[in-house]
Formats: sequence, structure tokens, C-alpha cells
Amino acid sequence: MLRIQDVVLYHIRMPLQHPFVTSTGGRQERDALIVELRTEDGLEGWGECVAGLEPRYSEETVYTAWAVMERILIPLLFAQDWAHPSDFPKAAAWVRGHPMAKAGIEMALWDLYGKQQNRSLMTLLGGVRNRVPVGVSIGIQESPQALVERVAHFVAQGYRRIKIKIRPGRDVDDVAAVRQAFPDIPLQVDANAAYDLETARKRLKALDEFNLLLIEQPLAYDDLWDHRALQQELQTPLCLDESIRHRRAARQALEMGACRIINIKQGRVGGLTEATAIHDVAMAHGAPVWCGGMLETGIGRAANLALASLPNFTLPGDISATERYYAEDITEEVFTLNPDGTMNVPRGPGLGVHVRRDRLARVTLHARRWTRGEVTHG
Ligand code: OSB
Ligand code: MG
Repeated sequence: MLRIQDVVLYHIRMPLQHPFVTSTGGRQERDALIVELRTEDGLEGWGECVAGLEPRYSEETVYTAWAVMERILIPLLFAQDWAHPSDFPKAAAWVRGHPMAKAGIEMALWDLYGKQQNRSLMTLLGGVRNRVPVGVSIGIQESPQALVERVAHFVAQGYRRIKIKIRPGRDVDDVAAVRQAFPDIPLQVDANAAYDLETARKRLKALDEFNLLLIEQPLAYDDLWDHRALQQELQTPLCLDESIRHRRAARQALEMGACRIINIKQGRVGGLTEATAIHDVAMAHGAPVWCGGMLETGIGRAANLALASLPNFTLPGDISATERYYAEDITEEVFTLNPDGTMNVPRGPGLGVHVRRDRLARVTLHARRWTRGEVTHG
């Protein structure tokens, strides 16, 4: 049993190595919440809540996640002892929405549980490989020429597949330029919901000739039905990201043919328990999945690598080397790309990473501690 004694939340802001521009806007820094749990017997667990500064990718932000954690989820953590991390999403099932807030806390419980059992997250989740193939997600650049240079940089480093961000007007020409320069590289695109159905019909059919692995989330962030219509008209497989928030949406999307592939992000779906369930649903449908990314620190990156070691993660994930995101991470561990385009899954207990408190302090904007017995329900 895990009995939580202390909870600390940190609102962090980390400078990115390069601005990351998508159809929803550009960012030079990344905000997130770090969750620290301490048990009665002195175990330490860490989690990362991937909500951002503004509600662009989803409704959640660091501010909504902080509020829901403070008023609802932290009191819930103190209200019972925890036999297993998957008991937390069950206890929090009455809380509608707020998946990233829930996932940040669940991740810290997985880390604690792994340390208590002396087992890695990979082992706990049922992972089947020690290294996973990875790709890189490249934001919209100044011009197609600039994009080709950026792609060349990452191909030279050994990344196994390239994902480029698109939006209406920066789609066909960008893809054509990259394809011409790299005729054989596994290539996919991500629109982050920037198209309506009519524009998608007009512009995305032209992508069929470029042999893309997939087109990610062209239509609205909460849509399934129009993706189904679009998929019927395209040869290229559609992959859903934003629209898949839980296992029921995954099942329905695959049943109706709204996509053929799913991007799984533990934060978007409420935690590693739900992420694993979506993996299982897709596997039963014969649909491949891959691990998405939210520009995580070493904490969330370790969790993503463990998740991506499950058997149906057969496409390379958006899990890149630390240096691609940050000059200095908050974990002692630095993640690097192997020469064969894979990354190693951490093997230590829990997440298998060590947080550098000095570095965490330097990127913290605001922190607060809650202690058992001093917290009343919100
Ligand atoms: O849509 O996959 C996305 C980052 C922030 C928000 C949404 C997305 C992304 C990425 C980053 O593509 C992938 C990564 O972490 O390398
Ligand atoms: Mg995406």
C-alpha cells in the first residue's frame, strides 16, 4: 500500500532549443506542471502534467490543471491508500474531463509503485522491447527550403521517420519539397485540426501521391464523423490524435473507419492505464499505434519510452533525444538517439530517472506543498 504524506506541485517554464510552430501557433518556451509525491516511508515519485500555457492543443492549461489538482485530485490522493496506480483513475472516474491533470498524478503513482516493487515502468506495463524506434516532429518553417534543411539535419542524426506540421497553404508544397529531397524517408504530416472538411477534400487528396505513412488529425479536435467521410476519399491512412480521449473513442473511431492508426499520448487520455487500454483496443482491431509527444521533460519522456515498449507500438514515436528539445533537462538522465534510430527504454525502478532539484528550482515559476492532515476537501 502507498500512503501519500506530501504532494508538491511545480509550475515550470523551460526554454526550447528551437521555436515549435504548429497550425495553432508558435512557442519558444514550454510550460508544464511537475508532480512530486512522498510516501509515509520516504519513497519519492515524480509525474509530469503535459498541459500547456494556453488552451490551444486541448482545453486544459497549467492553470486549470493546478486548480483541479488542488481542489479535487490532491484531496483524493490523501483520502485513501493506493494498492496500485490504476486504482487512481477508478477513484477519479467521477471527475469529468481534465485528463492531463489526472495523468500527471497517475504518473507519479506509477513511479512510486515501481520503486516500491523494484520494477521498471516498462515491466509493469507489459513492455516487450528494450529499445524503441523513434522519429522527430518538425514545426512549420519559414519556407519549404528551410524545412528541407531542417529535415536533412535530423535525417543525418539517424531519425527513422520524419513528421512535419502542416496547415492550409503550407501543405502540398512542403510535402513535395521534402519528398523530392528524401524520396525514401518514412514521412507523415500533422495538421493539428486546422482543416474543415471542404478544405481537406480540396487540399489533402493531393498528398496521396507522396507515399505518406499517415495524415494526423486534419479535422476538428473533437470530431470523429467527418474524419470517417474524409478517410473514405483518401488512400493515405488517417491517424487521430486530439479526437481520441479514451478507449471508447478509440473503439468507435476504428469501428466507423474514422482512422486506421492512433497516436497515443498518456496525458491526453488521462494516464498510463487508459493509454494501455487504448493500445489493447487498437491491437484487437488490427490497427497500429505510436507514441505521441508533448515536448516532455525527462520525466514524461521516460514514461513515453516505457509506453512505447508495448507490442502494438509498431510505428516510430514522437520521442526524440533530449538535445532536440532542451539544452538542460531537469533529470540527471540525458536521452540520446542510438545509431540505429532507436532510443533505450529506462530500466531502473519506476520511471528510472533522477530529478535534479537544483535544475528544477531554476525553471520553477511557482511551487506549493500539501501535507497529509492539513488538506480539507475542496
Ligand atoms: O500534435 O503531436 C502533436 C507538441 C505539442 C502539442 C501537440 C503535438 C506536439 C508534437 C511534439 O508534435 C512531438 C514531440 O514531443 O516531439
Ligand atoms: Mg498531433
